Amino acid sequence: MRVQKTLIAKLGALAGSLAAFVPFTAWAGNGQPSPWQLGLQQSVTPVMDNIVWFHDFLLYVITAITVFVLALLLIIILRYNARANPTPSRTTHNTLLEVAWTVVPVVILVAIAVPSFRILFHQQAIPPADITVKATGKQWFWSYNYPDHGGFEFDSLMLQDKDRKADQPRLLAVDNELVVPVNKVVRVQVIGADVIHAFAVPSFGIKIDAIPGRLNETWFRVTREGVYYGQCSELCGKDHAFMPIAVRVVNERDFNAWIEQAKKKYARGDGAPVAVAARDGAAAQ
Ligand SMILES: [Cu+2]
Repeated sequence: MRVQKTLIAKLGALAGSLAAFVPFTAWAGNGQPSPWQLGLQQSVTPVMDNIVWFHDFLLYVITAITVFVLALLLIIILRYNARANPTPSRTTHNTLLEVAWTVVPVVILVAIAVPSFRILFHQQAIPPADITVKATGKQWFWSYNYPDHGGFEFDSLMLQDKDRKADQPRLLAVDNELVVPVNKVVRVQVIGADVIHAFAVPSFGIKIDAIPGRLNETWFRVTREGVYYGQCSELCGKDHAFMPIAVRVVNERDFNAWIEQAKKKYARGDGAPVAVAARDGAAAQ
């Protein structure tokens, strides 16, 4: 009886949490992870569109293979057990079968490899860039530099709970977002200042290591305005989990306005003491 009651209570709690997350499904995966999320975050770049397609394609392939193998197992269990089949066949070779179970997997692997390589080249071949930004991973925050616009640079630190507005996600929102224009090819140069970090934004389909002494490059072209979040994706030390990436994608007019304002705000030599204070504050927490 008691077991039943706990079970009912548990089911009730589950139903409650299901109901609770329903309103959130409206922005499920929209630039950030969401409760009870299934699958990948919503795609906003052509590269991520391809990755999502490839992910779904692979899901069909592995489902078909798994169902096929399960069916074979069931046939063997039911039809060839000792009771149903008391005198087993002594066959040891079947050329046709052996050729088939070699060739068919090769065909499947080739069918997977072709789109896989196509996507890899799409990711690796950076198209002519409209704008370049440089992201430097540091223990434990990111610095962004805009070499095309005079090379101003600023630090981007995670917001503490007390500084966060209600609509800003916990552990993802930052004080200074990386701002880029919509529908433009953005080349991202990524480097590490101290240890290896990794620059990753799931909605863009990018993840690339930030290695000290080596400049890595990736790119994205976001097709929808919005704020998209990512995280450092290489274990880099004690605050690895607290150096999120926030990218605000705006239209060209807003971007130009932001650039003008940012040039003044982040003029060289300015802002550094603020960043250090904020970082020490984060470390003290
Ligand atoms: Cu890191």
